[in-house]
Amino acid sequence: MLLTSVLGSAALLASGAAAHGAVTSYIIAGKNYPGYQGFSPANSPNVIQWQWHDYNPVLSCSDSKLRCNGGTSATLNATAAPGDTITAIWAQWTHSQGPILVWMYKCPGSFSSCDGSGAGWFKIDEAGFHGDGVKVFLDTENPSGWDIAKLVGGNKQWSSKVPEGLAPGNYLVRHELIALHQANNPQFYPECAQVVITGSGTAQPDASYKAAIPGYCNQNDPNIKVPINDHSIPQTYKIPGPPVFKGTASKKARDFTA
Ligand SMILES: *[C@@H]1O[C@H](CO)[C@@H](O)[C@H](O)[C@H]1NC(C)=O
Ligand SMILES: [Cu+2]
Repeated sequence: MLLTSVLGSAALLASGAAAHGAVTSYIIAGKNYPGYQGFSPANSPNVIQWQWHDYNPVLSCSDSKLRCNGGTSATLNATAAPGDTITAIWAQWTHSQGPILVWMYKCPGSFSSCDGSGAGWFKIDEAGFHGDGVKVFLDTENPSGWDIAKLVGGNKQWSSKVPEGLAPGNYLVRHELIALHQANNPQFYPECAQVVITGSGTAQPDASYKAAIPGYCNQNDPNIKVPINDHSIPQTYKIPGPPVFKGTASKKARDFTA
């Protein structure tokens, strides 16, 4: 029985290994935190990450799974201070076109009652396409104008900074990869984790930085429904969502370690 289920999940992992991906662990303020490894953990291991069910993408901007890949809560939390680094690690990732978005959400109270609802999500980091007039959207890892291509191979890590001066509290952090390699069929890969922000900061994003998830995008937005193989359209890309919240810093803080 045990052997069967072990073999069964190994087979599922092997089939999932063909494509797709999810955040499977974190390094937050220098400390390692395991996450889910998929598929559909039968029990609920004590981790900081909201439980996600499989490596498959969310296919619609309006799917409720867009928020945290179907997860709803976790038993543990990480601790970080403003300016600390949050690194997400994907066990596997294969798609080389699309943006990376990192969001946070301040829970009104405890994590156990925090569902990420309402227009409370703000971006702390993002990466898109660096057009130089030569690179086209469909160029893959070498060369590629997409930072997401750096997650293919290598150590599959993306590091972001907690905004300087961010007010303390219980926050969700949400990593989102939007894979655009299939023309006009975006794939969303979001996962969430629980982080207690410490310190005595007072910076809070105002409404112009915040959005609801789902809600920040529409399926027909030109940066969501992208004819990625059409080289005749301008090869420039506007990352979806509100502007990145910088806290008290004068410029965006980001730190790429892949
Ligand atoms: C964070 O986790 C610690 C122990 O893991 C727990 O004592 C604490 O209450 C948690 N904090 C919140 C806000 O849930
Ligand atoms: Cu995939």
